[in-house]
Amino acid sequence: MIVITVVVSIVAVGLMGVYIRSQTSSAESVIQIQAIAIAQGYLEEAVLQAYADPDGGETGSCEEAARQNYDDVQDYNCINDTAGARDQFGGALPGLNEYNINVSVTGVVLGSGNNVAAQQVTVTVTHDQLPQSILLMGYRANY
Ligand SMILES: [Ca+2]
Ligand SMILES: [Ca+2]
Repeated sequence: MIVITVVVSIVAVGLMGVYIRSQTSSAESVIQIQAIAIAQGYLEEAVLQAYADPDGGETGSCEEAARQNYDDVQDYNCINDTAGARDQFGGALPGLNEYNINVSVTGVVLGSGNNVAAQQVTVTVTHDQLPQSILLMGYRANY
């Protein structure tokens, strides 16, 4: 009977350790999941835009004065939101003010024989409590 009790207490201590660890890492994983969702949102918004400015005069970066006027994927190269996540109109998203989002857009050539021009979009999301930054990458081909 004593042997059984000792085994049960060892198991209980082991489970408490797992429980305590999962409590501290669950806050971290919520931040991580939110960071991934934010990165996906920015990436999707960027790659769904036109390849170059529809009004002409593409500069390889942003020609527009404000985020709500972005009309081509290369405009997103100007995004560096250091005071929280923003929506497509540039409005702050409540509760997401501790995230930092940087978007980098670079011209690349894809395909065998390097025959498709594309813009590579890299979204990097950081948060003070996140040990690693979240990085998502996508492409907008010139079709
Ligand atoms: Ca533009
Ligand atoms: Ca542009």
